[in-house]
Amino acid sequence: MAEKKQLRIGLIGCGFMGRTHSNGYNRIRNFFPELMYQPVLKAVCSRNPENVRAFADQWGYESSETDWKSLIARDDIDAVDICTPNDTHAEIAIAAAAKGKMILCEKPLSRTLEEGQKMVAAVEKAGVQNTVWYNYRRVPAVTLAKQIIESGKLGKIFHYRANFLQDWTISPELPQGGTGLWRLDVEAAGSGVTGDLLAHCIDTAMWLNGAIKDVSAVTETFIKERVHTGTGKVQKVGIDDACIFHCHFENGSLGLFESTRYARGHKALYTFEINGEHASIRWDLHDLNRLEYFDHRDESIVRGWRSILVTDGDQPYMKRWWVPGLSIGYEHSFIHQAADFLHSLETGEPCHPTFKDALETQKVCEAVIDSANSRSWKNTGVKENIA
Ligand code: SOE
Repeated sequence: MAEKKQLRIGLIGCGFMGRTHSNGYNRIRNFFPELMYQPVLKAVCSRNPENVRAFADQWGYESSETDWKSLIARDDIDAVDICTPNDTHAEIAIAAAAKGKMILCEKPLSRTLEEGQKMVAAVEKAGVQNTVWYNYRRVPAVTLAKQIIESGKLGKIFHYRANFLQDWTISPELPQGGTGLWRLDVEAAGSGVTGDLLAHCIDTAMWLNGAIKDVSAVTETFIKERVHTGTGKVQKVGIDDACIFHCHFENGSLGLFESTRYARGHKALYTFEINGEHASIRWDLHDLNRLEYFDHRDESIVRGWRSILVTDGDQPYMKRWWVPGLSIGYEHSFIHQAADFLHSLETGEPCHPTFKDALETQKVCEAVIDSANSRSWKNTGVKENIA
């Protein structure tokens, strides 16, 4: 058996995403044992010394740091995983690339297109492997949707529709800024639901259906002022609480996207539906193992929506897991991305979405916000289909 190689990981950020990524690395040895590169959790970094030590113990990191600059300076780290708020992505990624580290960055790539462009330039100049954690692509049912579209079964595509609905920011008592709530602070996040939730929908959409050419958007900030955790003062809220946009795809289809954190009753309702000339597919994160498929070419006596439970070994990623009929969950999308990243080191191929792919999503996000602010259609500038 070929000798195993180590990918020594340095993770920055101990929040929710730090946990999903750490869990991803920890499962590789058990479920992807054949990979030549196996992750070693070398160090984790966060500002609070007690929290970071507790996190290191819980998830199996060999050591901890409280300053990300010390982490990226270490010779025993091969790859830096950025799980910190969006306002730190660019600075950390650019510095890590300059030190020759591979980079795995949590989505969205950056707060702005300009920051994202600098990040792409930095990884390209350094020639380091990079990826952005748009994890939903690697839910097996979503990967299967990609295979079905590529097989041509849908025929010409007319419509792409996606929603990402949540309800956790309805209370005006919720402050902006600080742990967990930095998503409400425009300085830290860059935007609201557009960068946080629609970015997922846009990444999946352009992966499945090609480039988004232009957009027309409306946004709303329902709660205009909140106490800022940092200053203790009531401050203007700068994020979009809700965003709806429609668009043209390069392939001639129309897109309709909605996201909000004010849809009472919906916790993480990410859904998409694609309607083609012959067939349609739809998917729902709350029932993530299923893909629904309708084919007009079926005999009329059996024609109807099929509910495909994506758990068979010949369906994407599923041979890794249990036996047909037994489901997997949200966390597996991160395990799959970690595995694909490690595999990419073996093949020398990029692990998509790369920073460059994620920049295309950033272009759409920026055009969406510009369109809403100017109440006009905006070209996205997306030229290429993303891989
Ligand atoms: C926000 O609530 C959030 O955690 C996003 O930041 C994630 O990217 C999304 O997958 C789930 O919702």
